[in-house]
Amino acid sequence: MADSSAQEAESHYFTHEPAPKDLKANTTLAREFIARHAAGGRRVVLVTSGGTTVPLETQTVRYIDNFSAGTRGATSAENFLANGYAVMFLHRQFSLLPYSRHYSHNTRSFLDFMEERDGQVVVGAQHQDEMRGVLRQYAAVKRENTLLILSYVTITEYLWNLREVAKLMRPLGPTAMFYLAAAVSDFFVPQDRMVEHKIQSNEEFLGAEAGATTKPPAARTEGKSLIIDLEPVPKFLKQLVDGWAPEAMIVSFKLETDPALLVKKAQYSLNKYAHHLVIGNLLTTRKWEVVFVSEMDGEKWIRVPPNRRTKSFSGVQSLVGAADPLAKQDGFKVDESMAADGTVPQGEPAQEIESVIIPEIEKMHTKLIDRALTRGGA
Ligand code: 9Z3
Repeated sequence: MADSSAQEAESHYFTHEPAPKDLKANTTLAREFIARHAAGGRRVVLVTSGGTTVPLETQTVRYIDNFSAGTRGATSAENFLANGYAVMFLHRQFSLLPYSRHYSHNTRSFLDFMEERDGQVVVGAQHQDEMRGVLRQYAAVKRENTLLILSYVTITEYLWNLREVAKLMRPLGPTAMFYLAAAVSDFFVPQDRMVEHKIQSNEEFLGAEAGATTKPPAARTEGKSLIIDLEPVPKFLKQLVDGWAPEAMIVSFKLETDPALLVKKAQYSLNKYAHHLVIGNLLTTRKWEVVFVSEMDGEKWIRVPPNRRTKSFSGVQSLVGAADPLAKQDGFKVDESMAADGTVPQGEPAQEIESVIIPEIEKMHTKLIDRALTRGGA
């Protein structure tokens, strides 16, 4: 059971922060998707992806954002789909999407992949193989209806969607999974402290927003300065684990910039929320290495070779596990981040790390489902 202070914080939050307009439409789609895949015996994962905004005004001109392009979430969604999962992809509007990510948000326009041949617009010869591969995966996912795309913009929209979809996933029991890659703001402006109109910077117009809220506005100008006084977002992970989805496998991400803190913070989160897996990553090395922290396997680093090292890794696809002898042989640190000594790889990795992360998680999920079945049958 969830403890009562967390429940109070939840109920206060959801009573005071209005639900997004498209919540009903989203839950209708999610309900139908979940029911179909539950009947078909597929595992269902909710992947969250992208940053969450914190609006400073009701008619929002200014907002605070959390870093995330959506690469982790979109790439992971593709890998879950390739491994047989049905995926609900709850993402920040306009962040990267599975499959189309290969051709969007690029320095190259999608038009650079096209050419004209005998008056017909076609994909350029040098892109045919790669695009055929992506297109086939995309077409299979559409045919089998295994991907549902939902979106949010603000932290409040994110939390409302997460809560409602989580409740719908409850009947799936241990076959459900939450993979929380979205970058979630820890702070926000409560509705009853938000001004309606754009905050004015010109002193001549100061005070125009006065009276818009019953409480002192959280964001306001004082003299020439903008003062922003944010409040903490309730710890929704606690509610997810204890209340909304107590039987599901829950994977959270921990983003840090200081290598010395990463494992400690991931361990702290695991102890505090008692869920299944925390994946730690550093901003600078997140495409090359992550650390799994779980009760099942302790601390385990997962790495993919940077491109510049590809030759010395001939035949080595990826490195999983702290005790991997190849990791030692190749000079990788085995139990701490490669950023600990200031090493930050350049360019792109030789292989997407999500193609190693997801099969590892799938194995853990299988163990958890087996355990639940044994308990249920005993
Ligand atoms: C992550 O750590 C993601 O892996 C990234 C992905 C945001 C780094 P990109 O989208 O980046 O590929 O550019 N997400 C952070 C999740 C988060 O905010 N976690 C909360 C926390 O750390 C708890 S759930 O406190």
